[in-house]
Amino acid sequence: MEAKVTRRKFLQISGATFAGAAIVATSNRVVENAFSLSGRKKGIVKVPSYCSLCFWKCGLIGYVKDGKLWKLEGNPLDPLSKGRLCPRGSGGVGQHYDPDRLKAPLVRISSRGDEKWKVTTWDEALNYSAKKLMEIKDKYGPQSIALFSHGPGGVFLKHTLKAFGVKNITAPSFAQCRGPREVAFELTYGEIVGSPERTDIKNSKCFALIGSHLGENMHNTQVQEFAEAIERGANIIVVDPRFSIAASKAKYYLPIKPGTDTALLLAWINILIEEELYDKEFVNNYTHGFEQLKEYIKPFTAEWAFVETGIEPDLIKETIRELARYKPSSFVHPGRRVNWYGNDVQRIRAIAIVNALLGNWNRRGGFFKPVKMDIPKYPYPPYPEANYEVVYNPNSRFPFAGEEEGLTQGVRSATITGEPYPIKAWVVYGTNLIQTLPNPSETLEAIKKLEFLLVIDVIPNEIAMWADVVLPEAIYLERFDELNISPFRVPFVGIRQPVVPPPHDQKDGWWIARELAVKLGLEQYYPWKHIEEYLKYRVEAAGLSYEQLKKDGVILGNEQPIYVEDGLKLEFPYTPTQKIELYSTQLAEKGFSPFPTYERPPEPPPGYFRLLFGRVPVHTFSMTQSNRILMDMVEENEVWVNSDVAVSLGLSNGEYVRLKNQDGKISNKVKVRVTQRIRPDCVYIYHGFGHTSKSLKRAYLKGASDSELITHYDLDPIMGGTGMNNNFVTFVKE
Ligand SMILES: Nc1nc2c(c(=O)[nH]1)N[C@H]1C(S)=C(S)[C@@H](COP(=O)(O)OP(=O)(O)OC[C@H]3O[C@@H](n4cnc5c(=O)[nH]c(N)nc54)[C@H](O)[C@@H]3O)O[C@H]1N2
Ligand SMILES: Nc1nc2c(c(=O)[nH]1)N[C@H]1C(S)=C(S)[C@@H](COP(=O)(O)OP(=O)(O)OC[C@H]3O[C@@H](n4cnc5c(=O)[nH]c(N)nc54)[C@H](O)[C@@H]3O)O[C@H]1N2
Ligand code: SF4
Ligand SMILES: [Mo]
Repeated sequence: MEAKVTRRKFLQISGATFAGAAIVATSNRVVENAFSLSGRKKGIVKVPSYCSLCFWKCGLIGYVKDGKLWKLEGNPLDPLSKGRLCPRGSGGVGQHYDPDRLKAPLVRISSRGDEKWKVTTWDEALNYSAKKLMEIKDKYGPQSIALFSHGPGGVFLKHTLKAFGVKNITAPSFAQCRGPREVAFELTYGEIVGSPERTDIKNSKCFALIGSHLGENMHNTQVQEFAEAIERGANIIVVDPRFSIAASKAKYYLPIKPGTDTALLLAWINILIEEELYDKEFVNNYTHGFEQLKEYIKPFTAEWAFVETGIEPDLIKETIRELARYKPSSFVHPGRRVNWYGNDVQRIRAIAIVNALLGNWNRRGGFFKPVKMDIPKYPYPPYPEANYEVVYNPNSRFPFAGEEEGLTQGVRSATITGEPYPIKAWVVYGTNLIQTLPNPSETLEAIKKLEFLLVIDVIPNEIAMWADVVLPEAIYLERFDELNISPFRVPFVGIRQPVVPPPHDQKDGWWIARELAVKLGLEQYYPWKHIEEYLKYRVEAAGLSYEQLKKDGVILGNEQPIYVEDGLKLEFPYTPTQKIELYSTQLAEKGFSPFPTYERPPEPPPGYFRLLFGRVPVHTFSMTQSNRILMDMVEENEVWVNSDVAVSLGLSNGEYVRLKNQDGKISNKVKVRVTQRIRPDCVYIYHGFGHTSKSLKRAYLKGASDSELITHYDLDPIMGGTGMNNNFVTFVKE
């Protein structure tokens, strides 16, 4: 095993020092590319806002020096950043100075994918877009238009399109990310886990991470709490086929065979019950179906699970006893990107059940009860009725598909087949569908069927390559946006406001959405003319001062109990039995197993390895590879290969290879990283690399794209998520 990473190096969430270092390292480049921003005074100006380099939404302070963006630090008043940003957050400066940014509206002048556009005015681009959308609506109805939107910036565009009669609105956060988790917890507890996660890492004495590679997955507060937990000696159990950074901090590391976690979890449930280690009082008072579970779980012994998982029975027993020893201040983390194998709701249901047996719901050190600031909505007129079935889930094929975020790939299939009805236009905001959805060739097939593709982005990413019209949004540091009212430990509200103006002809998302609405004849849906009227209305309707919010960046509400220990009442009003459903009455009713089921994952063909993927600390998905500051830190991904495998295949460290998957798909070239830190039956790469958009001059063809190799995906029958971990690759020497 490689040497332990020091806490300092591991954490790298240190605000000032780190931001300084990052910027010094690239100072020449930054100065070279600096745009002269007019209208700012000499000297240093500090502007609070919130980060958008991932969806954690940390409060930040932007420093402007002599009119130019200088550095970013965490806002100490903000409960999410607690005064510190993660490396991506600090490196956000590079988004502003990125020379490859989209600079003006573009209209396509040759065939899709050619990357040839004409620069145009906003008026012309929006008139053209409105005309196309109206034509398509007239010809095929509002149901033929779909909106893909990810992130808080999309709120206003959603509003415009809902007013236009559009109901097919989806985000990858459900079917490619955390859908199975939210569905499994809602079925079990009647409440979702939510974002930021309600796991009380801060106060936990013992917790298990299944996959969730905290420290590489850099969600700020979670990583800060994780570092605190390590420092105070919490007992950490990490279950991962790869010796992750989190694993290097753990008391127990379980190098599980990929795809067999449910077997481990069933064995854990078995032991909790057989050895009577569960919280009896809690189970008696608050759960439904314990006696049936007790019967159901009998065959799933540690010895049975050993055969599936490769984890020694003693280690299986010892780790669950450890979790039970510290109950209720212990938990199994429900994960976040959990669309793994296509039976993911069942796996997360098993996680939910282990937690229920530990009696940790709303308990200190288990799951806290998140609280939220009560900010009234803006009183918009009601949307027109949209009397049609959503396109992505015909006949409710997936009974528990998300209603808010829908099924992205369902819209894609409907676009390809024309069933249950044709989709003719896509509006895409803040999601690079080519890298985000599995099997990009299907995405391209769907795009080819469209009459109109409108993309709103900040860089010329792959999805923009295929657009008819590209609208350049001002980046998060240059615009106003929706308020941040995330549920967390304390109620709070955060504001996003411009730290610096956009350097070219980019516009705020709210402005784009509003102008489009005006051109679509929907001005009555925008009683406000400038977003500040909207923001002020909402903040003041909550009895808060808008001026104070602008000045401080965040306003905290009154503390409320978030634990039973502090007087919170335990209630489960949202499940049919009003108890925690160990036995899921809702799954049973829809013909699914009411208890978690284990399915053995498919084996790789001979000579192939399972393709696993995850996060690199300094990048976010496919959105930061154009950021020079972050690219100076990690410029390409590597493929992790087990040392013994490398010897037997004659692969050496640093050598470039291509990966070929089970369907013959060959990747861009990627560097081999020979390591003992991964099982021999799988390989691992960071997601987000291997860009094919030539306009991304720095990122073009750097590293390999996992998405391209994910030509196979398994749909979760319960909620329709795309399990993406059943792909296998072999090596093609360069
Ligand atoms: N730096 C950075 N941080 C991020 C993001 C980012 O883009 N960049 N994105 C954020 C978002 S939206 C999300 S959803 C999260 C995702 O972060 P996580 O939820 O932590 O992601 P996963 O894909 O579940 O975890 C990847 C880990 O699971 C392991 N793994 C793969 N297969 C298996 C298996 O079968 N069993 C087990 N036990 N482990 C397995 C991999 O080896 C890897 O260590 O990260 C968030 N944080
Ligand atoms: N193969 C594979 N697929 C995955 C994952 C994986 O690990 N591997 N992870 C999954 C997960 S967990 C998630 S959450 C999703 C994430 O999926 P996405 O949210 O689609 O992530 P990105 O690929 O980064 O695409 C984001 C796009 O938004 C643009 N953007 C950034 N900031 C702004 C802005 O301020 N305004 C506008 N208009 N656009 C902006 C970026 O330039 C980029 O083109 O991907 C999922 N898909
Ligand atoms: S976790 Fe990092 S990238 Fe995400 S919002 Fe916070 S500082 Fe920004
Ligand atoms: Mo995600």
